[in-house]
Order: sequence, then structure tokens, then C-alpha cells
Amino acid sequence: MTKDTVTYRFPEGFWWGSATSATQTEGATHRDGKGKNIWDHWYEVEPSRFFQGVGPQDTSQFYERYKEDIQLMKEVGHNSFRFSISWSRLIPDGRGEVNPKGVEFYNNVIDELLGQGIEPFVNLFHFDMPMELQKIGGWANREVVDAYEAYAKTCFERFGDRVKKWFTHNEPIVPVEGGYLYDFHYPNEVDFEKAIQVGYHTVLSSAKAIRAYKQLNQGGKIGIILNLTPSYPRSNHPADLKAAKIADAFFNRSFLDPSVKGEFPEELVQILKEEGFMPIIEEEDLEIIRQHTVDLLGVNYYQPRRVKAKETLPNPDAPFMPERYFDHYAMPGRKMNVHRGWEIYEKGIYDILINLKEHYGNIECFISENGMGVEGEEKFRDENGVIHDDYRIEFIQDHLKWVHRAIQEGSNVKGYHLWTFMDNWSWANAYKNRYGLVSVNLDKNGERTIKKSGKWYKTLSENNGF
Ligand code: BGP
Repeated sequence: MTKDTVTYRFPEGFWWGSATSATQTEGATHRDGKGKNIWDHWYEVEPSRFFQGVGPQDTSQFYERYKEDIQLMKEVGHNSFRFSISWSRLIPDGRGEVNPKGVEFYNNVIDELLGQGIEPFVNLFHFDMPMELQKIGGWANREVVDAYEAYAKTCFERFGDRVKKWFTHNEPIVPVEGGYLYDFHYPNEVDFEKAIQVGYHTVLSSAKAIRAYKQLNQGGKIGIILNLTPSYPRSNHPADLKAAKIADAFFNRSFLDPSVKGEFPEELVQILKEEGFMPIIEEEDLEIIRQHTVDLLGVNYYQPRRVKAKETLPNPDAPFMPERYFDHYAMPGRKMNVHRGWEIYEKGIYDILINLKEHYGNIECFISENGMGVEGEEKFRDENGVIHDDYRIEFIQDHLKWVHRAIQEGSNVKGYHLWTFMDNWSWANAYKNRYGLVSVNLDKNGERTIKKSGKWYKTLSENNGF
């Protein structure tokens, strides 16, 4: 591909890169003073919940191999890269003493990235509550909001001279869903009332971190990363439309509205009031949330949400769930990522961007995750060790075409980060599905090899399009 053959060209300075998280890549879970987080703990008490019994200590060894990995990032054309700081590596008990080895590690990573011309995008919380704080209730306890604010401040003070793009949370709704509604994260509770309090405290913590950042005047930007799942009604029937609207309020606007507009969606507040689930809110909270909205929004997009009106009356004795107001359904004949069980609907990415343009003041944003997890990629490895993942290239292109179109129509989208740079450990799914541009061969002590998609990604970034 030469510059002349580029059909989809992106604006000058577009951010090309990928995203990872600490728990999914670092390993070294018990080394150099790191404290335990909920993943270390959950694995200790219930290893059978993890695919093939593989836990977070066996991730891709980024802690030891970060130099080699950052070199590879350069080779696959990254000009930016998002990682998260492990709260329990930096502050082992979640509050109190800072771990000098943790500071040293993140300093090294940041300096190495900058030395390679790759801008660090740093996220403060990616599902990894320090265990000492989980013991007092995690996000359900307001004290944890204060602990998080202090942790965020520590990060800005230590690293903010070089890091100019900060994110308070990644997909804050996921710990709510996983930990307090649908049982796929520790502490595995099913408790709607607590889920709402947890979600509310997370929103508040984000606003407080933004406030702390602005007070330091470090001249960078701070945002949040949200997984947005556009909510499509089955039909134009008013009952289906209403169902989709409520699902949107629960799963998208619950975090999007306070983060960008500084207020919670009225539809959601109404339901919580009617059902008696309003969280405990202290006097000055709503003003803090109103005043400290994000500069920049990260959008993670994997799949749409197909919604229809409920066809049967909800069982009044079942625990309260958002699904009391709607049902999900799978649209027959849709393209699927069969490995993950997710519908592939490329236009969803465009619909999100246009919605942000039209209803959220065209906030500056970027695609902070999008990607394809595939099981059994080893069978595509050739004799030189390269995995031929043409489906991944196609997946990225198909989404980028819609991003490109949104730009033509005035979207303020500044970049695209793939999930993910190298194959990593994916929570309870461990190494089941591979997402990387670079493969990690577990049979060869984690040997890295750039996949076909990684080589293609380099040309994408060099040509600023395809
Ligand atoms: C997002 C998370 C990532 C990552 C990705 C892929 O929700 O931010 O941490 O894991 O999804 O999903 P999974 O690993 O569940 O296949």
C-alpha cells in the first residue's frame, strides 16, 4: 500500500495505538511490594472460576518485559498507548504508604514510551480494587472514594509532569455489573441497591479525581473511558422504543451523562425514585459532579444492544434487575464473533460518534477499545511463527470506515486504539480469546511474534489511513 492508494485517510495527528490494563498484562502479582487486589484474592479462593484455572499471576509478563514490548509497539506503528496503573502496586493497601518499587516501574514505563515517541495515555482504575479496600466494602463504601481521590492525586503528582492524557476509570459500569448484578467479578453479589450505590460512588470518584487534577494545573487532559453499547429497539412500536430508551439510560447514559454533562439522566432517576433505590448522596456531591466533567471521552465499542419490550410479566419475587424493564434479543442472521458470542455491527461505532456530536456537545473523543477476540489462533501460525489473522484486519477496516464517515460528518474523534497490543489474560476468560496485534506463545515462555495484523497496523499508522 502506498500513500496514493489510501482511500480512507484520517486527520493529521490521528492517535493510532492500543490499550491494555495492569492486571491483564503485568504479572508479578506478588513481587516488589505489590499488595493484593480482588483478582489476586478471587483466584486464591476460587481458581475454578478462571478458564483452565489460569490466574492473574500468569499474564504476559509486562512487568519484566516492558522494554521489549514498547519496542514492539513502535514496530506496529503506535504513536500512543493506553495502560493502567495498578492501584495495589502503587499503594499496596489502597491508602497510606506508597510503594517506591511501584513508582519506579511506572516511571520506567512512561520514560520508555516517551523515548520511543509513543504518548502514554494513563488510566487509573481498570477493575482492580485493592483487597484491603474491598474488605471494607469496595466502591460501596464512601471511604473508598476518598482513598481513590488520594491515589489519583499521588499519580498526578508523581507522573503528571510527563503524562498529559489521564483517564479516571475504564468501563466503570463493568465492576457494577460483574460484582453486584450478574456475578462475573468479585465480590459476586447480586444486590441492585448496592450496585446503584457502587455506580454512584464511582461517578463521584471520577469527578473528585478531575477536580484534583485541575487543581494541580499540569496542563494535560483528563477523561473517562466508557463502554457504549448503542441500544436498538426491535421495532418502532412505542413499547419497544421505550424499552430501548430505558436500557440506554441504565447502561450508557448512567455514566455518560454525569461524565460529560454533569447530571444524571432523568429517566434513570425517575425509575430509581419509583422503585426506592436512590443512592445515598451527600449535600455537596451533585455540585462536584456538575462542575467537574471530562475534557476527553474514551469510547470502547464491541457490540450493540438489541432490545425489545418485555413479553412476560416480571416475577415480583426475583431480585430487582434492570431487565425488569426490557428484554434483550439476538437479531437472527447477524454477523457474530462466535468465540465471544458478540454481534459484530460496525455501524454502531458511527452511531455512537454521531450521538456524541449531536447530544453531547461534540465532546473530544477517541475510540479507546475495539477489537476481536478469537479462540485457537495458533492454527493460523505459519512456519515462521507469524499468525495470519486476516479476519482481524478486516474487522478493524470495517469499523474504521464508519469512524472515517463520522469524521466527514463533523465528529470530534481524535484516534483509534485497538484492544489490544499483545495477547493478554482476559479476566475469567484468561487466555481463551486472543486479541493482540502481537502473539504471546504460552508454550515458549511468552515469546512475542508480530501477527499479520500487527504488520498491517504499522502501514495503517504510517499512511494515516488505508
Ligand atoms: C473490555 C475491557 C478489557 C478487555 C476487553 C475484551 O470490556 O476493558 O479489559 O478484557 O473488554 O473483553 P474480554 O476480555 O472479556 O473478552
